[in-house]
Amino acid sequence: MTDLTLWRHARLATLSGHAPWGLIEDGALLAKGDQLVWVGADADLPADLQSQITNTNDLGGALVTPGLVDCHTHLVYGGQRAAEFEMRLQGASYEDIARAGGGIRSTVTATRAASEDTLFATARKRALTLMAEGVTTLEIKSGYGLTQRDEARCLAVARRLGTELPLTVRTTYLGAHAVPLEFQGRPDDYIDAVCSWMPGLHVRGLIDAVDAFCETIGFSPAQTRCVFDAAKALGLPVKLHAEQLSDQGGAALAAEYGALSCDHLEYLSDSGAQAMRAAGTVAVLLPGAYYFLRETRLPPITALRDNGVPIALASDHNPGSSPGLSLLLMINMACTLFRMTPEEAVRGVTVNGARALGLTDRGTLAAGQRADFCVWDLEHPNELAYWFGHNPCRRVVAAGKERAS
Ligand code: DI6
Ligand code: FE
Repeated sequence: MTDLTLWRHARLATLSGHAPWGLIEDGALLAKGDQLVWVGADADLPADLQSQITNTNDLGGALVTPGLVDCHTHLVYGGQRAAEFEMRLQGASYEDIARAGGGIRSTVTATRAASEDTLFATARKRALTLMAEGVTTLEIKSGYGLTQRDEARCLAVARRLGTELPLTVRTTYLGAHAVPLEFQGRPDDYIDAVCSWMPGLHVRGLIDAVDAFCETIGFSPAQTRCVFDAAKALGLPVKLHAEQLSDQGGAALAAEYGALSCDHLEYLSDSGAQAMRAAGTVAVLLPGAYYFLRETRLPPITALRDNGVPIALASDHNPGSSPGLSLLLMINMACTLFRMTPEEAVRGVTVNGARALGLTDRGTLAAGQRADFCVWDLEHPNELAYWFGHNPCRRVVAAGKERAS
């Protein structure tokens, strides 16, 4: 018989229902295997369920939230780019460095040179850092291999993280991240190659979604469309790095393909936001990249709110534009820099983060959801947005199992 585990005397921020934070005082969670089977006020726990409980944990009034979802990362890569950061501090722009062959391309060189074991070991350390703050679901993009073999290696490393760690990993194929040196001046040929590798990667079970970098220093809307057509032919959902440095109309294009999410969006137009709303596309905001590139153009939070576009937040961890490994810091920055409310920000790393990955089985605390949750050394969920630079996460349960701490 599957164990029935009770977690009781908790302040539950369920993020479910219409009450602020979906707050339940003196709440309890009942988990059977990897699922929540009952969530409510401790006093309301039905007697028939009570009699079947095999384990009980008293949380002493601690705050419990759903497990955190980091829905946009580039976690698998070789090397680092601290020297480039110094160049930017001296006045070079991210675009200048990219055009001069640095940027993404320099990480591509280091990634190709690294062994699969090294890529795994470095990515594993990064994943463990995110997990220590309560991340239970992690999206990882390829995009630093840019050959069929190297994209496959990076996606395989990401998959392996998901099997070896108590964590759900979702993989995204981002072959259309930059034009590699061997295709210099032939971006259309490179896009053909990216599309031709896709079926083989898909057959190996390496792709959950397909992404592209639609930007003046990335790929044009027409090239993005080719990638999306290839994804659609395989039945794969799409996402897009859109409107990060300029308005390319990427969000509207992605919405046409029913994209799961459009990410970055500092230059999103009102019509882009409307198209996203109509398609049910999630806006993934990335305050780490905004901060680290010292951008000044804010994503249009008001337009997203007014249009009812769900907003997610992610770390965008990557060695060029967002080398941080703290999703909690992203919550804080979304409030301080983007003026999101604490509740919006926390929804952004739970229910809306899950939605940006097409996952409806997580992100809230409710019966039927996966038993992914975090116990915090905090009294109120608004503190998740308030403290920064330390980690109040005390216990994490992923798929019904408490992680060793
Ligand atoms: N946008 C980003 O912020 C990352 N990729 C992208 O398309 C940055 C990647 C890098 O600079 O290495
Ligand atoms: Fe990114």
